Amino acid sequence: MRSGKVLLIGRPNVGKSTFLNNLIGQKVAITSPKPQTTRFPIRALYQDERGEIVFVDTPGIFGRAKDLLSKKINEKTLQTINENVDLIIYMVDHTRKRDFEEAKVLGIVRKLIKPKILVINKIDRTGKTFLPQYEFLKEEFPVSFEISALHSTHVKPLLTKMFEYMPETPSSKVEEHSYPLLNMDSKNFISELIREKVFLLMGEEIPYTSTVVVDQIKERTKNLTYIKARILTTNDRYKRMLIGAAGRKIKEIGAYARKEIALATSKKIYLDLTVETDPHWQEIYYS
Ligand SMILES: Nc1nc2c(ncn2[C@@H]2O[C@H](COP(=O)(O)OP(=O)(O)OP(=O)(O)O)[C@@H](O)[C@H]2O)c(=O)[nH]1
Ligand SMILES: [Mg+2]
Repeated sequence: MRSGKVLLIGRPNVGKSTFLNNLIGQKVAITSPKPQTTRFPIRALYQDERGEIVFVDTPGIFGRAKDLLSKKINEKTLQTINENVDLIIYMVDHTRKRDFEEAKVLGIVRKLIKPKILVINKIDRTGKTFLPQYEFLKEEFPVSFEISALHSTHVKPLLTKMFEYMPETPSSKVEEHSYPLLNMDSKNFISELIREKVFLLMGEEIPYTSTVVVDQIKERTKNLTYIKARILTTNDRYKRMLIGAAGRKIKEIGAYARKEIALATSKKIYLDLTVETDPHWQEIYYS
């Protein structure tokens, strides 16, 4: 049996969380087309007949973290990457230019003295490509894969390769290993699902000035679960945008989230979702 830890690292939006979800076979990390969707390291356990791998998905590293939240997220990510892992997956997105931000991440990756695999993601996207800008990395990273995390292209051979880097562990030890499947309780997981809908349904500004808190999860009957949650945002203008004309936006966010929570839990969900202004949520929840 093999057992070890793999760290996923890359700039925002390259597809780290999509890759993790696809490997695990269910959504463990939320994803969106907006950068820094992931706000804290997510640990998820993969198991098959070969052994087990703990994957650590990290928030994308911002080139220039201007606001408090992205500064905190960057700090947390830098702490996480210094954890003891057996392998590093450095993921890049060939559809985006190699720029200052990529150089920053590459600089960080270079300093990590660990086995590394370069993963070029989104090969299903055949339009505009900056692939030639990334080719030189293949010299530095002798093991590289071109994959589509979204469509699972070349993910299996990559997984086989990753297992080669995992230390041999006596199977008795592997079984004793009682790592939780996911480092999130249900309140946090549900708040993440709601936060994902804010990322998907709101414009550019709101996702970064908002968070979601789940206050209560209560079984009303065998089949009906009541969930009370709040979207917190930094000012009243954003609050009005989140509520929308005649409450349409918050309804849309709520309905979308409710459907997914119901699907994930196989229960009917009553979601009591409100919006509040809290200028200090970033200091409180990401300190
Ligand atoms: N076409 C295509 N899109 C992808 C692929 N992988 C991810 N995406 C899309 O890229 C966007 C970002 O994906 P995420 O998985 O959230 O990226 P991330 O690296 O976790 O981003 P952060 O959490 O912000 O650091 C989403 O819209 C995904 O659907 C892929 O292989 N092909
Ligand atoms: Mg992510």
